[in-house]
Amino acid sequence: MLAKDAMDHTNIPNLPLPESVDLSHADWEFRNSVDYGDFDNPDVPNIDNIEEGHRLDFMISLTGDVILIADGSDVNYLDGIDVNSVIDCVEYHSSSDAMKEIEAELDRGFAGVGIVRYGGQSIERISAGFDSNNSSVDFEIIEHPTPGYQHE
Ligand SMILES: [Ca+2]
Ligand SMILES: [Ca+2]
Ligand SMILES: [Ca+2]
Ligand SMILES: [Ca+2]
Repeated sequence: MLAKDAMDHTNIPNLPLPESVDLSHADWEFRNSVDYGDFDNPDVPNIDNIEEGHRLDFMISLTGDVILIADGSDVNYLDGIDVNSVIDCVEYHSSSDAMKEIEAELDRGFAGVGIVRYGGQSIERISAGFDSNNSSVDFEIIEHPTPGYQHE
């Protein structure tokens, strides 16, 4: 489990959100070491940002974005990521009419079509290990996230 901030979001001082999720036991957390306000859970190892000059925490869009995991063998991300180094890639968007941003060989579809901003929903792979590289069929929307558990 990768957390933006590995904290218990149900119990934040002055902002308790009981409908949220406890990410304090995440495996990793994103932390930008030049974002001095970024939370750092000492028990959870950090993933730092390699983009020079980027001073903000990891953030993905609520309506559409690409999440790509690569093996790190392509060390120059500025000219794009070598497709052969990609472990997996998911493009999601709330609208099926959106323009594709990632090559079809990495993801032919969109996860999350119809997802509602701030609806508390989650995009989840339907079956662990099933990956057709078409996120329209590999993923579905569920009503609440279940961090640490795979879909049943
Ligand atoms: Ca963070
Ligand atoms: Ca940490
Ligand atoms: Ca490259
Ligand atoms: Ca895939």
